[in-house]
Amino acid sequence: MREIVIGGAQMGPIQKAESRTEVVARMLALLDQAAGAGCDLVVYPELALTTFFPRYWMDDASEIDAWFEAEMPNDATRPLFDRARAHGIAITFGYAEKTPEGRHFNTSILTDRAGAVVGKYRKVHLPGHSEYDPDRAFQHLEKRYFEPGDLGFPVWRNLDAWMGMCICNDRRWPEVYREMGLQGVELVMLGYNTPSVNSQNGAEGLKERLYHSELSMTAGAYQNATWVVGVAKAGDEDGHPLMAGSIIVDPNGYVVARAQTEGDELIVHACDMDACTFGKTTIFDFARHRRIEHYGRITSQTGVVLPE
Ligand code: CDT
Repeated sequence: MREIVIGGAQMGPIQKAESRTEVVARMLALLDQAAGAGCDLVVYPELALTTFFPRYWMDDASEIDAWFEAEMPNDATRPLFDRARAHGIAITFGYAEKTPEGRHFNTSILTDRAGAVVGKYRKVHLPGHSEYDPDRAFQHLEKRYFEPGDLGFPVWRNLDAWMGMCICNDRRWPEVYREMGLQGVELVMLGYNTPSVNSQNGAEGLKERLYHSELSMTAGAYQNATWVVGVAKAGDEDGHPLMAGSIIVDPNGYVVARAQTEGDELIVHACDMDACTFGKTTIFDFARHRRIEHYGRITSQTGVVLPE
């Protein structure tokens, strides 16, 4: 048995005026709670340090850059790394990354129990649009503020398990889980900021959004025989509601822990990484059953092409 006690640290809303320091204080409180619950690893949401700023139209480069972190850790987040190290807890969280070359990514990092960064992931599937869209109920400008990630979907050995990350919209794409599944992933960690209503279809509300989120993560877990931990930033951010629904999913696709609120809330489950073995060696033994000679379109074609 390779048990990792995992905490999903759902975060309630972060208002536009809230500082990194105030947010990190909330993350520290969740981390202390996780330590009390015996957690080995804590998963925080996407863009955990600020409000979900891609909902705001901005044109000024310095206004945009104010939402980004030029280094990690930095003064605001160092207390988080220090406390995680003191507890011996590995952490992962999302933030807006500005590289020394001035590139912008929607990023998450993973540490080991000593607080050292062991992995970095940059969001590949950026939803939304890059120009102001008057037809939407609200904006979703990730394509404006971020470049698509350039690191692929690596997995890392951490806490005696194979771990990978993706971010929010990535969770809806089966290719993401399979890329990591083909590297033997046993734990996929992800954070999200998902508006409670579809900005282009008011009829798609909270119930449907929660369903699609869970459907995507449970399918990804089952079809790759991996644990999946999905953690929300939720609640009302300056009048913009985000859905909650943080879950821990086992390698059979069952939800084993689920958040009950839209606020700061820790969900915990003792996850046995060896529980992945059965699926990986039977129905989803890729080496025996995959037929790559029929999968060419997956990597050679982006959109739909109807037969002639
Ligand atoms: N943050 C993020 O990726 N949110 C998207 C919203 C999609 S609607 C533009 C998501 O897939 O949850």
